[in-house]
Amino acid sequence: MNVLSIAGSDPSSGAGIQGDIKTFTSLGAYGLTVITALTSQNSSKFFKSEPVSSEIIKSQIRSILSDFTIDAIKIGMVYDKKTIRVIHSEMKDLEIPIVLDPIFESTTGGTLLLDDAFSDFKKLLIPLAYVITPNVPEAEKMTNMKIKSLNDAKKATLKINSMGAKNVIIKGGHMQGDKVTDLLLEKKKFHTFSQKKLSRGSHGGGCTFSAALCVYLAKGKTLSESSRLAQKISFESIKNATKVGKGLVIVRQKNTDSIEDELSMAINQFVAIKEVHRYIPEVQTNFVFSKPNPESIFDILGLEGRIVKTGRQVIVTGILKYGGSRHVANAILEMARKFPTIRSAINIKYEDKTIKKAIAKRFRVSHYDRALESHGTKNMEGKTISWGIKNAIAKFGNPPDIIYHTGDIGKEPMILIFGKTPKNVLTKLVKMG
Ligand code: PXL
Repeated sequence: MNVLSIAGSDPSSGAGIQGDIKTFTSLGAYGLTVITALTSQNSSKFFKSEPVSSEIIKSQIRSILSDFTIDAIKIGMVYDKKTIRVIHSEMKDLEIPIVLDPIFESTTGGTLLLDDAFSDFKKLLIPLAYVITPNVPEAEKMTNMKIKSLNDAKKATLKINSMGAKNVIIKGGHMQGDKVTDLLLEKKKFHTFSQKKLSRGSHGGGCTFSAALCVYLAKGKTLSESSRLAQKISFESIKNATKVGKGLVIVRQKNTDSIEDELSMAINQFVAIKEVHRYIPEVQTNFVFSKPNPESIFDILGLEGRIVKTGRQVIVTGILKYGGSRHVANAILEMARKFPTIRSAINIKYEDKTIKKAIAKRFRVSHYDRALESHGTKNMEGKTISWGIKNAIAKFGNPPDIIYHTGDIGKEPMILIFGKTPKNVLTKLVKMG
């Protein structure tokens, strides 16, 4: 999954472009960047800033959009009128969700949006936002209101919504109290998300929030789920902040779900295999990766949709979800009972020659015969696979690499490739040719 940050450079790497890349990477997304301005600052002091010319901003945007599929965009520091105008003209017809993080001033007091650019910011950028993420001072500046309570914040979200942003989140970090309550206005409804307030001042928390929000939206999560998760990620990054320089501590993002990272990377690599459509069966393909020692399919990550073939084209539909796969996940569940190191599998189209090649390459190959299954378990969702895998591994002292069946009435034959990791599964698939 690819996400794009359009923002300023922060050489202290806590916020801006550098901070966003760290957040994107920690959440398993590939981060692309368009730099709008350069700043010079460290953890104690803001020195200077300078805009990048609108020609090169336009060219950066076009170079990225003409090549990569972008799943969501974050806009941060935009500095001046020219920058705002070029971003507006390049983005106004896109159908990619835009997270607009209004950046007016740095934590150390530097100006990140010039005063004379503010009206263009409101007129041109706010209407592009799928969601806008001000903190309280930023929301106050946009609405000319004082925000002292949740009720004030609700009024402000409605006002910002009427300025053109589809959805609004006011981050509650600057409000009184021992909790941070973020307020989301989505389709005229309010949601709140609360978290313990951390007392320490840090650099980069706001950027972490909007960048994480951008990734979760790109992953296909709902806005309220994305808001809740983004709050959690920015809270953890602040809690985990470290004193890198002499001044403020700088947020530190932890790598999150490596299971998701590894599986999504392997899925990307799988669909990039030349002529990959020949592997996709009529029932389509799923690829799964389990937590260690799974107890149910809800411990196993898989595609809620499938890897789908339309002619020669192969696309990935749906999002990765624990419990997203039933069939391939049930195969892993049964396999892991006997061979717990085996945590990943893919199903591919059955062909005699694939099995012959696997045997020639000295893979451990086993199979089961669906026709031999008793009527007790037949037709019970997921049970046939468990039954088949159990039979297929009964005589094996080491885990098979491949288990196949040759079908039954109305049932397509299938090959399952197993491995310790998604990468391991892919290596076996590629060796089988
Ligand atoms: O945190 C907001 C922010 C965004 N972008 C850049 C920054 C800062 C804060 O310092 O420098 C480039």
